[in-house]
Amino acid sequence: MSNKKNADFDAIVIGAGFAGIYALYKLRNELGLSVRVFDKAGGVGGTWYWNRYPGAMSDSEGFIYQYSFDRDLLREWTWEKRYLSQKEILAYLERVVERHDLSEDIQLRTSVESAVYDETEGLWTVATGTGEAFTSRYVVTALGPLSTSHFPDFKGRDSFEGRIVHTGSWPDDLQIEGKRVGVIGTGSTGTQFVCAAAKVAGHLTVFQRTPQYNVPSGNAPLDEDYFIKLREDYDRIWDQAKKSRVACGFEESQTAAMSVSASERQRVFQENWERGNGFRFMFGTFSDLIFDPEANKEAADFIKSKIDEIVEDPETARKLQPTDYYAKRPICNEDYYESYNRENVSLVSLKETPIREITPKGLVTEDGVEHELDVLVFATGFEAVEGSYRQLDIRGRGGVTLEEHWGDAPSSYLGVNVSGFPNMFMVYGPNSVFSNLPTAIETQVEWITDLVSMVEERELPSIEPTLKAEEEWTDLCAEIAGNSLFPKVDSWIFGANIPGRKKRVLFYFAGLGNYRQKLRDVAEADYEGFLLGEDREAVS
Ligand code: FAD
Ligand code: NA7
Repeated sequence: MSNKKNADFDAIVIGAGFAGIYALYKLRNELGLSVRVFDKAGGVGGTWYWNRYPGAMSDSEGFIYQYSFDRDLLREWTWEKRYLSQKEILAYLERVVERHDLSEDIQLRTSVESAVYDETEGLWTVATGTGEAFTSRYVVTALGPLSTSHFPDFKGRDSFEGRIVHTGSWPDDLQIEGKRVGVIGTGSTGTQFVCAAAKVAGHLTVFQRTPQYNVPSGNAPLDEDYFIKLREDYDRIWDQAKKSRVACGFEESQTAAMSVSASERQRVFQENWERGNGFRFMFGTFSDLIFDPEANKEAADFIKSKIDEIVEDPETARKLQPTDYYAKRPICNEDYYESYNRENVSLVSLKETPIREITPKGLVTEDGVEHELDVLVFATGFEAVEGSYRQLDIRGRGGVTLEEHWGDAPSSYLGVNVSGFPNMFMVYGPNSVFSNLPTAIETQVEWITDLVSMVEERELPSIEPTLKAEEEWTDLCAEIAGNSLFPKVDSWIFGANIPGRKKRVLFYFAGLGNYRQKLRDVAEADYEGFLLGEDREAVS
């Protein structure tokens, strides 16, 4: 039986971003549980609390980069442009917290160090860096898929006399106006930073290792009429997004690229280039860019031709040309390639001249050139999905740590549960659906709420998946990924950005619609794959 009386809280939630905020709302406001949320940050917002670098914004469109549940807020909330700035998203999440009186149950500036399960009591003990410890029956880890920075330790890094910073913890007092700025990394974050910094820095030096495919975002101001139409359309928008693959708010193409003529392909690419948005270009042009190498090459060649067209200096254009498949998380920006036509922007290809060391004055590349800098920005990404879990001491049945259970590659059942870790629920854990995140997060938090509600109603001691279900889900995710071109390219979506780490599958690539159907199927089959109070040894 569940141990209601002896616990400090019914549920402890770790993290106060999109996921933790909604988990608190659902578990407290809807199920009536007592809940405490911990976050090490000084405010709510998660990603949008930490990532304050110039140019930080969503590259999912604003209308879909929100919760769908708060219909009243959808009717009131407005924003300036097609994409949301970091400030707007942070203000939005703060507003959600305020509207639903959530802050009283959120304890900020409190890192969680460990979560240990006591099998006899059926309780979790969560210990914090402030020296406190609390018990709960349920633990929801809303740690964030991109919340542990990857900060490569180049030789001499600590000797730099200017400001050195990772984009994921940008300090409020750091201004770059008029300064000599260097940025390492040209992923989604690095390219956003380049677009913003190019306009204000005295000089911007971009240190690029692997060039990526950028398409325009089509960012533009929105008017009142836009919001009037949008509000009338929200029911359709959410319905469509939740049935779609990437939940980005557009109709995904059902047409194979090579099934149409060459001129039609160009027309479709050009039309979508003009409309803007990275996910739209990858999934809205043709149905098979990520499956068919030939189709992928057509899209890649189109973008490459645009680079040559836009970038005036042929040598810079050459260095910007990607050589891999177009198969990383897609990137879009307002004027990335145009930024290189400015006199104050220069590009260093680290493939040609790698970083030798960081010096007190700047950064020296293998050709012996010292790039003198006032500010050095690491836009070097994150230890995605599993990073924040591996920093926590999580112990399930028999004192087994999550680290031990996972070994060198993480696993889960449905991205949420792990065998041997009863009543622990991950929001956006390993092998969650690859899509626009707020919509995926809502799906999982609602699923977790259903599971907890079912455990409460049936008065079960706990819930956890079988090892078999976890293995089968993990294998299925690997199989789906293997049918696409995604794993053929190294990037954070396979953990391949962390040196020495073997490539692993971190996402379910079959789309949100299919994922939601799978959850419905599991529930209808009386929570197939879960142990509902049965003897674990007998079933596994
Ligand atoms: P987070 O927002 O990361 O929140 C996790 C919280 O957990 C953090 O506040 C962290 O401090 C806290 N935490 C972690 N470990 C501990 C611990 N041990 N103790 C206490 N607290 C802890 N996604 C999209 O779909 N579209 C986009 O356009 C998009 N743009 C992005 C741009 C950037 C720059 C970044 C970094 C990410 C972007 N993402 C985007 C992904 C983004 O992370 C998610 O959309 C979403 O914000 C994740 O919310 P979350 O609550 O799951 O995690
Ligand atoms: P990414 O996409 O992982 O990009 C990191 C960038 O940093 C990428 O260009 C890397 O080059 C580069 N990098 C990483 N390590 C090094 C070293 N050691 N030397 C040189 N260059 C390096 O992270 P982002 O933050 O841009 O984006 C992650 C997600 O966050 C994104 O999809 C959004 O959802 C927000 P590489 O390609 O590895 O050669």
